[in-house]
Amino acid sequence: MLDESQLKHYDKNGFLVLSKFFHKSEVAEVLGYSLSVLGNGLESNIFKTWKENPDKIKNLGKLLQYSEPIQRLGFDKKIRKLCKELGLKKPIQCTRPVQFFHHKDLAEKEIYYKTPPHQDWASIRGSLNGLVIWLPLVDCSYAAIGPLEIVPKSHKKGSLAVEVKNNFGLVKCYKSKDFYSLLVKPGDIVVFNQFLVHRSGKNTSNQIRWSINYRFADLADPQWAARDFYTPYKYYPDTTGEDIAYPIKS
Ligand SMILES: O=C(O)CCC(=O)C(=O)O
Ligand SMILES: [Fe+2]
Repeated sequence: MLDESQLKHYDKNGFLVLSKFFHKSEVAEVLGYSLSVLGNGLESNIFKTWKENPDKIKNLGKLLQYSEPIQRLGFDKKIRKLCKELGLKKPIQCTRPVQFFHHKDLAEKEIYYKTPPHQDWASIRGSLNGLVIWLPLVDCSYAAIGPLEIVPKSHKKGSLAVEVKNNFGLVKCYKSKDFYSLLVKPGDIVVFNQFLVHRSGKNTSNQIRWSINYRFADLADPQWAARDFYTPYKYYPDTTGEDIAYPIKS
C-alpha cells in the first residue's frame, strides 16, 4: 500500500523505488529460468553462443518474453494493485514484457545494451497515465553494472522525443548531470511514468546486467478510447525462409 508521501513523490518526480517489493527468491526464479534457456545455467555459455550464433540468443530472448516466470511476475496481484494506486483504473499490459541482458559483448550496437536518453511514450502510446515497471534481476546498486538513470520531474514536460531510433523516442535536451542513478537490488522495483526521461548506465563489469520491464496502460482512459485504443505494436509472422516447406519438402 502506497502512502501519501509516495503518491506525492510519484506525481512530482515521475518515479518511485519500492524496495523489497518482491521476495528475492521470486526474482531469482526468473533469472534462473532465463539463464537455463539461454546458457544451460551459465553466463559463460551465453557469451559463447552469442559469438558463434547470435540469432540463437536473439530468438530465445524473444521467446522468453512468453516464459511462465516472466509472465507470472507481470501478472502478480501486487503489480495490479500498484497500477491502480497510481491511478490506472483498468490496468492492462500494453506490450510484451521485455527482458534485457545488457553487456557490450552481447550486442551488435551500443544502443542495444546502453539505451540513450528517451521516453517510453514513443513506443507505447496508450493511455496518457501509462507507466513502466522496471526491475533488476541482478544487483544494480553499483556504478560498474550500469544502473538505470532517470531525470526526475521530466515527465511533467510531455512528449520530448525529437527523433525515433531503433524504436526509442530520443530526447536530447538533458545533460549528463541531469541524470540520477537508481541503485537497486533484486526484489526492488522502479515504477516510472511513461514520459519520464531515462537511459541505461554503462555496464563496464564482466557480469550481464539482467532486467525486465512491464508496460501498463489504462483501459478506462477516455483519451485512449477516443483513439480506438491504438497500439503501435504489430504482431505478424515472417513467412519467408526455406524451412517454410519443412517437414514435407518434396
Ligand atoms: O534497462 C534499461 O537500462 C533501460 C531499458 C529501457 O529504457 C527501455 O527498454 O525502454
Ligand atoms: Fe525505456
